[in-house]
Amino acid sequence: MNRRKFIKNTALTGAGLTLGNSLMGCDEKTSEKTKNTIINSENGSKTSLPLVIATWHVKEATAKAMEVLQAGGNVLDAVEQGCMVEEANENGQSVGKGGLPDRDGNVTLDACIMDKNGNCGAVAYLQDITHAVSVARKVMEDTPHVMLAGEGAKQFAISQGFEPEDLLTETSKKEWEEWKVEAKYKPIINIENHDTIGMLAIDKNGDISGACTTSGLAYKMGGRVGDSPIIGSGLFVDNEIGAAVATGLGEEVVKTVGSFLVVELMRQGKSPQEACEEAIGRIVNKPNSNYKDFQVGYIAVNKKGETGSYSIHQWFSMTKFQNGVNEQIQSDFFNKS
Ligand code: SD4
Repeated sequence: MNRRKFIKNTALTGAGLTLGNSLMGCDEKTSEKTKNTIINSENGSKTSLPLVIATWHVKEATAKAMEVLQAGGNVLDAVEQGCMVEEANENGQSVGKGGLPDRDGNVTLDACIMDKNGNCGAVAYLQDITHAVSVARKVMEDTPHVMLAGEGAKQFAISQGFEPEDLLTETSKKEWEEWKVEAKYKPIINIENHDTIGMLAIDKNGDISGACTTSGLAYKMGGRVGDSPIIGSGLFVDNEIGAAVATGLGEEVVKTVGSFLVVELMRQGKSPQEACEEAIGRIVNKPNSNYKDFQVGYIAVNKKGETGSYSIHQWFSMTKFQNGVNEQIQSDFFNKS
């Protein structure tokens, strides 16, 4: 179906918007405003832009991103700065400073970022630099590459002015030392994942960007890289369609190229919620899937500003900031047994 027929886009003031090439392009009057309402002509549902969603309960991060958007900042700045809030938060033990280390005691970060033009940048196995998402953005903007890893990523960050620092806090060090007593590696559903952040935002013009940042799974093997820096797995943005971001056991997300899958399902006409559910279905319906032992969750947004989230197990949540309301929304989930 022609999407222009499918969506009617109007300003809050009642002034009509010119659709032009962009589905949600806005005229001069409305570009001065910070808000925009989209009406889905199929079911009459309304969505208001801008909007920000993020994995887990990260209201300060979504608030920061919304602040950027409401000040007229660009959507890429919004997701970067939103993620930076959690990277700097030492109490979040799955992202940035304070992240739980690998089994050797090294905190290693994975992050990526993607803009409305399909540009992307990523860092994997980055050590000693808190704002991995900002290094990922530098990779995107200032190098001919998409991903830098390990020592090369760190040296690149330092060359760009990032200050190296020890990311292992006393609290995380103590927990790692306690873990070492038994040294059993087992992903714990919803525990080591908490506060890992994937963020998607749409500005008032309907332009989308996304970012993802994590210290990965606690007590992973040295050198392990998860889904979060892998474009298409941890994050995917297609400004024509929508965007998705993943959290949970990265190995399972990579095996199904999860975020790209969610966006492609939306391209085929599924709502963000349906797309997230089908992507989880691809994991749990595999022959011999041991999904009972791990968590994966997706959040997604489409070009109309509709959102969805779904996980394998209970207690995954999404933070959503839209229309002045910044709220944590519990996700529906597969495993109801
Ligand atoms: C990983 N997907 O490294 C990350 C972990 C995560 O919420 O997202 N936790 O596998």
